[in-house]
Amino acid sequence: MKFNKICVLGLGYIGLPTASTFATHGIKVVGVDTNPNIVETLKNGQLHLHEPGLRTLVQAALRSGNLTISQEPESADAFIIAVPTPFNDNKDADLGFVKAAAKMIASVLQKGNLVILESTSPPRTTIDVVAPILEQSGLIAGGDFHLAYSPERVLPGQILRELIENARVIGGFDPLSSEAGRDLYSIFVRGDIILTDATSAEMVKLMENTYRDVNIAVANEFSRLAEHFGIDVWEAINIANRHPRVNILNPGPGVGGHCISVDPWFLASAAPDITPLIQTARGVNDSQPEFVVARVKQILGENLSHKTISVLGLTYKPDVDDMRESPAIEVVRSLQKEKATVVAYEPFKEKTIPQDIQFAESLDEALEDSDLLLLLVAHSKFKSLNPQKIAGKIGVKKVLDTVNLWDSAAWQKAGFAFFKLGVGRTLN
Ligand code: SAJ
Repeated sequence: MKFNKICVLGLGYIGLPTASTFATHGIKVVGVDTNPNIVETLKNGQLHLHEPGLRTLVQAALRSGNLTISQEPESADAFIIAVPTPFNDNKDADLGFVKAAAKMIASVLQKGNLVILESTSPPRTTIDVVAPILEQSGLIAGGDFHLAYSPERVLPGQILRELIENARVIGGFDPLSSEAGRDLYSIFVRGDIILTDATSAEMVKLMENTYRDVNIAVANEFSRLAEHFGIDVWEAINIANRHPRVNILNPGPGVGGHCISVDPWFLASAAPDITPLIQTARGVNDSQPEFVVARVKQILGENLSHKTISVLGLTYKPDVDDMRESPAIEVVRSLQKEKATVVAYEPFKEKTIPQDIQFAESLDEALEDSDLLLLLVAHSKFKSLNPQKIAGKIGVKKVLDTVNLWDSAAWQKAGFAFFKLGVGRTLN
């Protein structure tokens, strides 16, 4: 199948890089977002999100004339749905954006078109939810138009490279749809393109993120056990990982972001009776911020009401600006509930810090009158902090590193009582 023009619905972390990459590979692309502010921002060549290299890519795509931005889709050869799939309070997937996008496409869909769903979705969404909406156009899925599920699998922070290099899974409504999908993505994908059916592709995506969640949960549980038995979990993991078939992930303050902390629920809520492990892993990771707070209390005492804590990092992981489902924010909120005064410093996305969190404009401001320096995110910028310099600026010299970023000896040499998540013995 040949593609001259495509429409990408949803211009977030996935849709925008995808639309821009097709455009810089010579395809006419209409990038569609229903949010007028996003449309305006992008039309002015500005970005509403941070991802390394994305600004340059989007600007090149716009300058080439191949990428246009609109609030509505137009007739095209192919449509890609890359809208968010949040979950409801009861942890069911909220397919509202997916359904709305499919309805918009149905109004301009033509015979011979290809529609791809990229949004992470519960198994059978393509067949049971998207196909019937598209068929309201009067056209038949598989017969009149091609339909496939192709999950995005890129890592925030490395999206532009992974978009091109990662293996791509395409699950067709029928085999011809899979082949049409392969024709589309082979425009820029250099990794393998693997064809399967739509529901298998949906499961593949959910299995990948669930596998990672379960593995992080076991690492987090190891950090609790290490503290219980008085050993250093980081050292133990390093040694265990010398085994040729063991690869334990990193413990930390919890699992955040819009993917790994959400996607396992798409399986668990769709089949609660047969997913005890997945649900337990979610529970372990969701309770890890509380584990950090308990550790803070061990260091500062049970009553935190007259304590000031300097928090470093609020995003869900290092070197990204995204705070969705961030465990660091959970830690801050729990400390606030305990009546501690929390002053946070976050080098990324300073304008969108939640209103109820006191935000320091600089690291120095965050350190003033502090009883504890609490490191929650391993941003590269924090790695190089000099403990000698910090020692002169902070009130009480106590540090809790929850992400194994800092060298305990250097901080101890600067006079700090140094504590690390997952380390059972006090290192000073
Ligand atoms: N985390 C740990 N310990 C680790 C690794 C991660 O606590 O050893 C935490 C991170 O700090 C973060 C969370 O887990 O809070 C998730 O981070 P991540 O880097 O594991 O993953 P995401 O959510 O940024 O991206 C994942 C990726 N999926 C897999 O690696 C299987 C990515 O490839 C997917 O495209 C993305 O989800 C998505 O969009 O689904």
